[in-house]
Amino acid sequence: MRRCFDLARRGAGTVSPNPLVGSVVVNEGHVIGEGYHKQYGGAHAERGAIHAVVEADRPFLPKSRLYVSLEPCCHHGKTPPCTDLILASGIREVYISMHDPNPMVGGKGMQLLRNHGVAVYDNILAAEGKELIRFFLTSMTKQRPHIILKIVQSRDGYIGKPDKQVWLSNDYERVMVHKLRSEVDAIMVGTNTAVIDNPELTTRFYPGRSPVRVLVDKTGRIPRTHHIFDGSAPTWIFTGQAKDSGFSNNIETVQCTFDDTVLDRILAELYTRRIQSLLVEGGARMITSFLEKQLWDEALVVRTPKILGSGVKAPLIEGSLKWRYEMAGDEVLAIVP
Ligand code: AOF
Ligand code: ZN
Repeated sequence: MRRCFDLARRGAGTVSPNPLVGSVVVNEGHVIGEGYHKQYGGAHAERGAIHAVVEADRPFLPKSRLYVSLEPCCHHGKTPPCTDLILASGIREVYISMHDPNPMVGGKGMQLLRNHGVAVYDNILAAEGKELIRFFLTSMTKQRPHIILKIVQSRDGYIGKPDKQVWLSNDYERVMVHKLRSEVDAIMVGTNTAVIDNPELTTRFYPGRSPVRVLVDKTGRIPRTHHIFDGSAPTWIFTGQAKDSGFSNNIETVQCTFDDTVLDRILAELYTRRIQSLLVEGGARMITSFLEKQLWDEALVVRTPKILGSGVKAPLIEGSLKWRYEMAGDEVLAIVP
């Protein structure tokens, strides 16, 4: 099953809004086929794994086990049901980590296999299986993107100075964040951060595609010469002003009403546009709005050894949370959950 998880992760950044899924076919302790969901709209993991079994090994399928990190689908989506293929292959034993939260499947895939006499074992390493599909799971259950808040702070608890950019983190952390950018569907910063830092918000220090840049610019304060208008990644600008059609294809303004529920409105629009994961990279005010509304699922807090003495206080993440700590050179990464 761990091999399934590893295979599944190779699809990060290319399968959304589908989940990451990996699968292996095992005969008497030997892996005879492997597959993973590679591309949205493309073959599912089980299909890849079963098709990877070479001709000479096919007679062994009825005596083989299929491992898959997600319950096999039993519906017609962009691809035919995996349960049909499993039954046709002759495989009689299926090991599953996580059930599919998609209401079209939701246990029915396992039931169908059992009804046909296949032995189905589920909940194998379920916690890891759940973590693997967390973007998909949040989107399915909460009807909004999975939200990751990123906070980089000095040792004395500041994220920067009020009006100029301060660089706090090290190269290791930068690569890690760019890896995360390559895996999420969208990235967001508040207006002040966009104006002051002039960030690019693209994936550069890790291979992979850039996420959609989501900006909030109520009154059109972000200068047109800033990086976010360079067209190098799809960019959506939520604004209170009239729709602006004077941008290149990649840049779109989305008109919206700015009141107490503006954040919910933006998230609803992102959900409609099938954004399943959103990385919020700052600044303090933007992060605080997400925290206050309890609209977040994960936090990545980078504690750097630098001392600023004064500045913008880092938003406080409170509650009895389970933190996971990692060292990144001289920095401490605190990750929740
Ligand atoms: C599986 N194996 O590898 C994946 C599954 O439109 P489709 O045909 O690609 O179906 C998408 C749905 O299938 C998706 O919402 C989820 O419920 C399930 N994904 N199922 O058996 C896979 N990626
Ligand atoms: Zn399937």
